[in-house]
Amino acid sequence: MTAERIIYHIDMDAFFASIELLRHPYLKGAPLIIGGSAQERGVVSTCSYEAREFGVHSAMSMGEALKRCPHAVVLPVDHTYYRDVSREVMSILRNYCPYTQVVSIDEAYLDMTDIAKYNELALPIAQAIKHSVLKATSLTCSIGIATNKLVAKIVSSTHKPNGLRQVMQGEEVTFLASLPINVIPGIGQKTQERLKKEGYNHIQDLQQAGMDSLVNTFGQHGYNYYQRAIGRDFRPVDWRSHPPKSISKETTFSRDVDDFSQLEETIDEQISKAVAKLHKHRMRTRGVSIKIRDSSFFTISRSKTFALHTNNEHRIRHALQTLLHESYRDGKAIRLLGVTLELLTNGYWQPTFWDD
Ligand code: DCP
Ligand code: MG
Repeated sequence: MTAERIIYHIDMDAFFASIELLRHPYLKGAPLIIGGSAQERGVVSTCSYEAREFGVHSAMSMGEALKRCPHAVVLPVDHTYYRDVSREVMSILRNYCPYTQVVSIDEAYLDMTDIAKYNELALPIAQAIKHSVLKATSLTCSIGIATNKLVAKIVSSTHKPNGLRQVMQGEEVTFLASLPINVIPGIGQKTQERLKKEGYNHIQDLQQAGMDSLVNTFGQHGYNYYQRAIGRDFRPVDWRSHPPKSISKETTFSRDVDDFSQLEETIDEQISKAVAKLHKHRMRTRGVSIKIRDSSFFTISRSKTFALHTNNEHRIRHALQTLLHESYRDGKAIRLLGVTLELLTNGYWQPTFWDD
């Protein structure tokens, strides 16, 4: 039996929207949506809790969002600004706990087992973290504490906004029982629908069915559903930083593009950014690919593999531009264009005389 762990899941509340409210305080209380404009096929990045009352949510098309909440205020996404705030939040978390795994722009897991040491300390330390984040950024977050990542995440997401709760070892099954199945992370819309069709609406329905019955109905997935339903999760908090496996840059055009020179300009910019990232990580690539999606959503990918790894911008640019030339048919209206550098290696330090 493994020792009991103390895991925190910290997630900022309505992150992009809350940041915008700091510089537009007069919008407080109004339904606020952050995302791309409806005229330019934008989607909702996030929205304030007031807008959520109208059924608006992340990833919804802006057109649909404004149908549901016509009086909402819409602001564009300012990634650079949000990223700066995110860095500030994550550095506060790292001050409390070096075993911090950042999993998205606004959420992180902390393995506090060796730091909180006793369960009695877990809540006061979490209060202190919330206080430090609020003091530094004027933003609230929600913290879930449990013996593993899965339960900690479900706790934080069900105690939003500005929530804090600890679920002790042994309490997991009872805590999860009454919750709807859609709070389980990693169960997509389609799976949820299928589970509901089979009569599984709440987590307790999965718990009561038992593993054998779920495996009979859903095969290998049934095993995963059951493990999640009883709140079992052995994944460690992976706090070390990992080099990227691939580097991608994509652009969805606000209006379809059939002008080849505009495609060339776009890919040029993408290549510069991708190569800058490759250099920043001190890596080399052995494969490059492009992705082109046309106005009818038909998508093609073309790739080229180099004989040797390279970080030479000229070589990478030439390969990707050639792929674009070979793949584009005159007059085609393009919706999305993207480049990827893959088959990466850390061998930045290797001699570069292979590159011209
Ligand atoms: N985000 C996005 N597109 C999505 C989902 C999220 O651009 N489909 C961005 C905007 C969010 C941020 O990531 O502000 C964090 O995502 P969360 O899922 O944590 O959502 P919020 O922080 O906005 O709200 P919550 O209070 O539910 O965490
Ligand atoms: Mg959040």
